[in-house]
Amino acid sequence: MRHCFAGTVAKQRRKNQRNVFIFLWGLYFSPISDTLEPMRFFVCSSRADGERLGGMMMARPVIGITPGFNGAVTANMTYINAIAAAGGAPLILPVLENEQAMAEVARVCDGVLFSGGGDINPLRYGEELLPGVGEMSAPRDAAEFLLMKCLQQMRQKPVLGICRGIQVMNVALGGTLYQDLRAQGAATLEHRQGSAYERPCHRVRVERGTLLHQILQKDVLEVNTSHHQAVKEVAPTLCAGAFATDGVIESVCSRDGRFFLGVQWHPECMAEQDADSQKLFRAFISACRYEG
Ligand SMILES: [Mn+2]
Repeated sequence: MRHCFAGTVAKQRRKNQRNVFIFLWGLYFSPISDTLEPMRFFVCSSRADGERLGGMMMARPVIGITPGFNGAVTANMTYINAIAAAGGAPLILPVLENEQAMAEVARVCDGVLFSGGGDINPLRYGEELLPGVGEMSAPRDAAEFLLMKCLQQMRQKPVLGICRGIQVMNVALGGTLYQDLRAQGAATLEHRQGSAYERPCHRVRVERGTLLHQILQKDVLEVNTSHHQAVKEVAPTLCAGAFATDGVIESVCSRDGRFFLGVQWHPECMAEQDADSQKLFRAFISACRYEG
């Protein structure tokens, strides 16, 4: 493992317990993300019972995950596993309409993942229900748009939006959606592959100069697909970062360069075996360590 240290060393002796604690705070060069990462190294020796302990703890940023809602909050394990595997500490968030409470929840998080799910009420982007719109959840809409408002008001924390998540990001910042790609004649590809979400089903072209391209260094990606809606008009402060072969917008990101990235596919379902999906989550976690 390549690492270099640049930090301080603190020693603490507790004679009465005959313990010695050594803490090292510093940075190390992560072979995972190719960046300097904060770390804590601790040694605890000469314990009264003679056992020697030692270990290294990398600081894990807390990543809030917005849940589904069916009266109880629900969370797909794929999100939890992908965040944990990439070095984050996943935390399932509440469905909540109290602004002060949600602001505190947002403060606790170093970054937030807006997860996949049902449709957003079209009134939120100035439209009424059209044929083909799917199931909606008023409590989930309320909680996620409130959380987005809290995140916008605070110092800006990294956000990753997945499927419904990219749609929440776009609508919250003033963009619109196709309520149903097929009914509105907006897609020629089938964007609901129906099963085996660990496998890709269509390609996306990644725009150069976007955050997604910076992370993956690829012009074309193969992605899975499980959506019937998509971004229509991109919010003024966002830009489209990737397109399916039929022109459907598959990614948006912030124009100001901060980590505010949405993808229409499900990288969390591919993350176990797909290097690009792993890179995406690692880049998100890395941003949360520094900016969150
Ligand atoms: Mn798609």
